[in-house]
Amino acid sequence: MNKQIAGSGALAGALLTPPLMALMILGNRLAGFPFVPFDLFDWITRVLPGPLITLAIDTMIDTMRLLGINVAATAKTAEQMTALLLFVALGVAVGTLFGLLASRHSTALHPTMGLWLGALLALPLVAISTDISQSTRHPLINITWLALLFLAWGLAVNTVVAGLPDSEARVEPAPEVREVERIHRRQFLIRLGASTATITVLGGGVAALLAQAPGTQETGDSSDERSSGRRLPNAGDPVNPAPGTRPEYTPLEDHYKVFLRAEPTVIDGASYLLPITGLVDTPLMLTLDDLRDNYTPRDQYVTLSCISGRVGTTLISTTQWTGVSLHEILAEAGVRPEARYLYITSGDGFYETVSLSLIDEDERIMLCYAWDGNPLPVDHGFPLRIWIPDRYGMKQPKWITSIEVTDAYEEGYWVRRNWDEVARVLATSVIDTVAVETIIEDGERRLVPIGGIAFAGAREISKVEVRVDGGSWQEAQLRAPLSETTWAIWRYDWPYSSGEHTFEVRCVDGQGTQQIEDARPTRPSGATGIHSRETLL
Ligand SMILES: Nc1nc2c(c(=O)[nH]1)N[C@H]1C(S)=C(S)[C@@H](COP(=O)(O)O)O[C@H]1N2
Ligand SMILES: [Mo]
Repeated sequence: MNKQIAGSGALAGALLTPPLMALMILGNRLAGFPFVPFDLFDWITRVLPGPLITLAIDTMIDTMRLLGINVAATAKTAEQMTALLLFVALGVAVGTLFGLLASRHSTALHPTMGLWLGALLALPLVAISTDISQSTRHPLINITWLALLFLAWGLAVNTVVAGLPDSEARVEPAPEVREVERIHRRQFLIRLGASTATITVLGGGVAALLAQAPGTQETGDSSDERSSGRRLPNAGDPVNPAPGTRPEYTPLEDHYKVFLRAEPTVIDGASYLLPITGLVDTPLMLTLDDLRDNYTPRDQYVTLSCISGRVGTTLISTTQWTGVSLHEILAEAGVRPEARYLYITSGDGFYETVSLSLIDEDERIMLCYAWDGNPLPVDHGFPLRIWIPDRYGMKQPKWITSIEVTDAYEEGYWVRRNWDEVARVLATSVIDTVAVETIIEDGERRLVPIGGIAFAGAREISKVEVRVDGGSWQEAQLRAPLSETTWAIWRYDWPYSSGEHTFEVRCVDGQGTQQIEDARPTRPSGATGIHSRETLL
């Protein structure tokens, strides 16, 4: 029947697209060829309108929270899975269309039909990939490789569609013949399924192994060498975090990650050159060694947070940043009087504008090349990112590729997509723990340590208060922060009483401003509201 042919197109797509992806990922890991599913996904997120993207991200994060999934650790994986599923869906859709067409023309399917199919699918996808891919190979080599894969895919789809016998154009065969055909069909499918599964598993497996193997390039990843026993500046502070409070200094591998693309951008450190051009007397071209050796290094403990985090988000982390003050670099370049902004571009297509008046006010603003005493990890912007105190991450490009001094204002990547132009960090406080299992006996009283963090960008925290079951606000103890630009750990030892309780927390920043208690969504300026926790004791 015709339906059978159409269905066999869908089946062919479903069976043959995973091995196509497996070969692509293998080519990507082995030879640096583009991985089209991620390129396609990145391209879609770039061309779709901002609000739609934000809605999609919100929906994804909401779903993950509903399912109790750690967003910071899993969001990128979820995105990558989506990219893969999307690609398979595309393969099935195209296969189905092909099957439908084939069923109209029920003549035998000539192999050239398959080549056409492959070519038609390859055309837009290879164009998108060539446009967006981070592959450093020559485009012609990439195009050839991908074209071969897609043509092979088309041929295979054609073979499957043609190879699944259809009974329509024939005279009704004898029952034994039909039985034989059914067996053929089944054997054909089993063999096909087995070979596509083999290619998928082998290709994917080898690629996964390669991904684990340590790289040889200077890319900044050397997590095993990272300092773990670092002595923190507030080590002697008498206020100890309540048991279960998050680490005050985030282990580097746990630092939250946010980036546009399905994969982080890889930039070669050895050949890296940072151009600082535009309205300057002396344009600069800086290597990574220049930045490290020719300027004064500055260390700063920094808490970075993402504007799309909800109240109580995991998209906030603390580590030590090292870099060079922009004051020093801009003084060397000689900024012309008419200049107003820096326009910064990144290796992944991200861009942002920083006003020179903000930089003038704050010499802490720096181009940063190290985290936790080591080169920036690839995921976190190797070789260079900017740090701007008191701003959400969205204003702070990673993987910086150029800086132009200009008098023209240009909205940044997320600002163009309707997020806050200033994106100043809003004060927030979070309950990490109600440590029932470590009750303190204090004479007659039994105390339950409650604790967490409070953060107000570069404005410090002057007070944290806790309220239980809607009672009066009680002041918590504050541990000295690692620096004036990190979160502060707070602790409140609560006189225990059994039952079900609601705990709430709020803070005041160093300028005396109360945290906003009204619940507001993340967009456009960052979430506000009181973090609370319910616990049965
Ligand atoms: N080039 C580039 N820089 C970027 C981004 C990006 O996608 N590309 N994301 C920004 C956002 S939204 C945040 S929250 C921080 C996250 O930095 P991290 O991944 O190192 O934690 O990087 C910022 N800088
Ligand atoms: Mo962000």
